[in-house]
Amino acid sequence: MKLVLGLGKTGFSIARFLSTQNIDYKIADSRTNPPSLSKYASAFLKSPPALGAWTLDLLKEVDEVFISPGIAQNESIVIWAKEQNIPIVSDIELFSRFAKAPIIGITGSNGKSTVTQLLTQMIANAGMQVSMGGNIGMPALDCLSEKVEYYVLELSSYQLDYSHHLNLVAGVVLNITPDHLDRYQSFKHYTNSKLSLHQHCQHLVINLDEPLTPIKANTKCFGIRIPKQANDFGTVTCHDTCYLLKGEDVLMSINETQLIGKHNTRNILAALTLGDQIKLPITSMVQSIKSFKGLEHRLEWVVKKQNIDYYNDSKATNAMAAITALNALIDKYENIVLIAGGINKQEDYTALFELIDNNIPNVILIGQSAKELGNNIHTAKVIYANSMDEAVNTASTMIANGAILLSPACASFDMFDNFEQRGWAFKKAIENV
Ligand code: UMA
Ligand code: ADP
Repeated sequence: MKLVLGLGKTGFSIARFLSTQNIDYKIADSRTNPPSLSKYASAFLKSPPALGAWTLDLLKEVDEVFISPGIAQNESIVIWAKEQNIPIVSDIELFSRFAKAPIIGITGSNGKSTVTQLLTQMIANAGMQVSMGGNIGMPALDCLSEKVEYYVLELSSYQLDYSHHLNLVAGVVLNITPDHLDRYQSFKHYTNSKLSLHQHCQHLVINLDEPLTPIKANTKCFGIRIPKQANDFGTVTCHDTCYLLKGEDVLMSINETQLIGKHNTRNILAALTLGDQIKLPITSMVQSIKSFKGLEHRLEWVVKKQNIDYYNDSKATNAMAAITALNALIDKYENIVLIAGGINKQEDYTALFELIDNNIPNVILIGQSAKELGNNIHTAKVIYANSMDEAVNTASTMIANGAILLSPACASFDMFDNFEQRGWAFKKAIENV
């Protein structure tokens, strides 16, 4: 008998998969009204869920636990299962047991979704059937299909923590900066979780600009630099124009892409290097890069209104993501108003505060952490707003030209259901300016 923990997207996908395989399971959620409850009930799946506080008898006759990534390792049910030596396995590992096509895994603190999406488009444009899933929103098990020739999975550290054997043809840890420190004992534990991806990969892709990822044999590398090896990817800047390189070969100018910022150059290089690992044709990858518009809520240019460009970077839920977005815009604009705040994740915001104090004259703070963040900003003018409408309205009166950037550096759950809803609220507020 299997035990499925969590009745959100992941738990529902596991239950559906086990049902189709005629594997007996029970399912439990520590909340009384979990998100997928009604969907689960109406799907007539075999076993009614056990709801409310975890109990020891859930583990009776259980030989394997399939766990949702949002359930932390210090939850009592996880501790009890470990005490009884019952294996605890992610949906990704279960998926990997059944997937027949090669799987590519992408993790990192920031840039995962962008690279996952771009690589998926590269594979599709090369004429192959590709399916994309994992942390990006579509549970991996829902991607399983006989027709698929490649799977591209975005993997979170939470999913990696419960994955012991994954069979990945290629993978990358894009970067490692502090995130989710409310869930890990230390940054070292979080780093180890990210790096655990390496043990699952036949072919590794390494970011040379990330000192925390060790370089190993049989890897292909990328970085903002001229490549030392013919098979590595990099850049060269000539007369103020940056070009993408494979070895010594110039592939294209970065001006031909639709993404802004050095971080996106790294994201493009990561996708190229992964694509090269699975032997996609360079010409079709270059075409895919040129047509790639980027994802919604990731430094997304929304509109120009009264000489002000509005950017929605709602997906920036940690300090490093906001720093990255600010750095990309500081090069382009003299006047920037930053809208930030939400739930901070107990990380060190010092570098963000310094960047703001040295470069950004106006900051508008929202949400639960507004006062705590505001107390640490000394040079910039800080204004507190009670809603996204108020924040955007106020921001629009503070500059006559330049950019207004929503890049919260915090999670959204104090004011919104998720980062998407926060981004949409920002766009709606702009309409009324
Ligand atoms: N639950 C409990 N007890 C707990 C915690 C959660 O019972 O202590 C239950 C909840 O009541 C809920 C279920 O578990 O019913 C939710 O499970 P979940 O939090 O694992 O969420 P899912 O809906 O299964 O979504 C998960 C990922 N969520 C998390 O990792 C928190 C989604 O990533 C992912 O898209 C989805 O699987 C499909 O793979 C979201 C995310 O925020 C986008 N990820 C984090 C991030 O990107 O920073 C890691
Ligand atoms: P993830 O899926 O890892 O959260 P996304 O591609 O959704 O990554 O981007 C999330 C945010 O992280 C973006 O809004 C952007 O500000 C920032 N970001 C994107 N790529 C990078 C990168 N390579 N390095 C640092 N920050 C990045």
